[in-house]
Amino acid sequence: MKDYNPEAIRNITFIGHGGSGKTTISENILFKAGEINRIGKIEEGNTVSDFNKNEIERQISISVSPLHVEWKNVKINILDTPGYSDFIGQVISSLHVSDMAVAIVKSAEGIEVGTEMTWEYVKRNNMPSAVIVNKVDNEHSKFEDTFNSIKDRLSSDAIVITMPINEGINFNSVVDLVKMKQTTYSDPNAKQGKDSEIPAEVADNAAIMREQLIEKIAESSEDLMNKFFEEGTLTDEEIKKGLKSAIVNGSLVPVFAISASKAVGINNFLDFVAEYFPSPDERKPAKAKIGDKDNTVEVKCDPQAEASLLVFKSLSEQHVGELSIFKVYSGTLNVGMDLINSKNEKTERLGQLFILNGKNRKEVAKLSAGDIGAVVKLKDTHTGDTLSSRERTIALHSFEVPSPVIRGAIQSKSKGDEDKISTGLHIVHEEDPSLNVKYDPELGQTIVSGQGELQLSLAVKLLKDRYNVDVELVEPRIPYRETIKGRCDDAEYKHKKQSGGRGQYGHVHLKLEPVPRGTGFEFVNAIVGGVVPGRFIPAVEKGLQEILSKGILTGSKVIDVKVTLFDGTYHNVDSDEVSFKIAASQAFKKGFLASNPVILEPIYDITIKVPEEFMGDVMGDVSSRRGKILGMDSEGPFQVIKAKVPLSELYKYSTHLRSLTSGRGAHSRQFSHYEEVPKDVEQKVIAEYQKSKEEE
Ligand SMILES: Nc1nc2c(ncn2[C@@H]2O[C@H](COP(=O)(O)OP(=O)(O)OP(=O)(O)O)[C@@H](O)[C@H]2O)c(=O)[nH]1
Ligand SMILES: [Mg+2]
Repeated sequence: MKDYNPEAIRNITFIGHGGSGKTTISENILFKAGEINRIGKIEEGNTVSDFNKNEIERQISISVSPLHVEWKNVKINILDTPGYSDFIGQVISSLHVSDMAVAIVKSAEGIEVGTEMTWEYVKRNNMPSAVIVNKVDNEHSKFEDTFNSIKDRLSSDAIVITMPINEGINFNSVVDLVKMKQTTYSDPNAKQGKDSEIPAEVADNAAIMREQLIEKIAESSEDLMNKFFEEGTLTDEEIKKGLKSAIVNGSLVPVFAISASKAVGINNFLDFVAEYFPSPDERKPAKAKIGDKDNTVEVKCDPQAEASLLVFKSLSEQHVGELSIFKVYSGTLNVGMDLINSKNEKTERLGQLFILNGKNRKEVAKLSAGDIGAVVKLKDTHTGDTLSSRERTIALHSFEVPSPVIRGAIQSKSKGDEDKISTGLHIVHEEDPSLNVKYDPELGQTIVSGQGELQLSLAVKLLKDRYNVDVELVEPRIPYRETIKGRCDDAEYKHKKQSGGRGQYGHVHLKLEPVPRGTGFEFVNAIVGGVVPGRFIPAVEKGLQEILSKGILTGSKVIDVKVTLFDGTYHNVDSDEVSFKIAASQAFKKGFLASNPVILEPIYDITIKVPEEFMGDVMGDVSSRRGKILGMDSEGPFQVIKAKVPLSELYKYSTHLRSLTSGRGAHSRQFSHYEEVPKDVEQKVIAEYQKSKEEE
């Protein structure tokens, strides 16, 4: 491939509900542009994008695929993202490096939840965007209705660019309202459609739609608006320029009618992309930080400037190897170039540069600002990191990683696999940073968390497939806490042992009192007259701290108690630190049990977003999870419910919410506070702990 300057590059991300046709459209684009000779099919498991074993087995995309074609001297980079909501993290990172979001919706079904959810990111970031109405060959295709719901639910700035002539099973031609031509695609395996005059029966409708397009273009700028009022129309040149700038500034969202499986409308779309979609240098400059300073600088998409790139994806595939995929933000990358990772200041050498079409990689000598490429996985560089030149080391603003909505604990079926588990899960995290892995020392479990059950189970599957480690995903333990509600004025324990040689002797009196939530542990030394010598006081405190960290009823930490050491005795020869530690912890145990002990559980703040019609069901379900509803708010067609729910009731909640709301509900969560568990739950928790102790 040749060198492409920024103005000859287009970066687009395909987003949309699962199964809307993103991968099939991508495959057709690769074929039309001559990158492949045969159109692969999802059903046959041979598309360029979905090459991974799990993708072929499940017939869905799981990992974002970077693709590229050349069309009319423009290099179009396409990021084909997964529609399944577990993988939304990859959609967010792909959109971050793209200049245009293209949502694919199904013509019969209209806007589905996956499209709605990813579109939120497009709106929030004011990204230029377009919509493809796909599957217009479906017998129930409703292009007009779908277009109206795009205007309603995605963007009121949507405007038709290509309209179907004969939608339904015979769909084979569109009217292109920019070219004012009909294009007919009679053979899916032909590289091109055939342009002709617009047929008389649709001419009136086409004229009306064209008029709407021109008006919309005029609305986007005051100059054009004045011109339009004076002359009643715009010249071709004005339409061209106006259309382009309206798309860049987000005031016009072009809509295309396509059938991917019949390859109808693809060429019109590509022509439009090359001509009107923004190039990376037409977008606002990216933002970055210099050094450890807080001030933000702008990074212009300029091939002459110092080089910088952002890694937005890592790929690790058997037979393909490990790759870091990046976008060049400034400068020009050359083979052999050394760049600095701004996070750890390590130098990384770009040994070879690649451009990708799925798993197929092509070596290139150069990549200029605005382009997307890959290198063999860099040792000290991770997804989200910036590499830049020594002369101007910057950290580009990276994408947000969605916070987890589901957690599971990894349980190994055999001992000694810890290293493999940790390496394997680390790779999964690199590939998709929205999957987190953490060993929780308090729970003694490795916790994986992420966006959905499928994402977690695929991580487990990778451990089996690649490392032959059998693990199970189980419900994580709950980090309970213990505390007291009452007080004990005198908890006494004497530790005394006489067995040959030197004995052991330690004796303390403690007072236990509850303190307000969040205070933690307070220790007061109220010994007078040296009845417990000063040198043993730290041992007493240490003994208390140890028992507090182990807990008494459930093996959970004890919090919010004040312990006063007010009396005791010692022995000149036999007393030592160990004896006082034991005495303190035993005295505490006695005092704790006598002070009305209770178990506390973590309560989470959750925010649930659902369409109005599911409100009743969702609220009922929250109540059945011991949740307390705090309030409700409406947000467009959605209701937002805020509630406090115990963590123990939230296991797999995201899956449950999805099934309760036909996939249209989502939630986020955040730790709030600790609260006393109800008595029936307390008994259950204590019994479970006793049982697990006996098993050990
Ligand atoms: N009839 C018809 N079927 C289509 C069309 N485009 C795609 N399909 C079929 O729809 C199914 C889903 O297509 P994909 O290309 O995998 O959709 P996707 O959006 O990439 O799906 P995910 O990546 O899993 O979100 C496949 O069975 C395709 O053959 C179309 O235009 N018409
Ligand atoms: Mg796909």
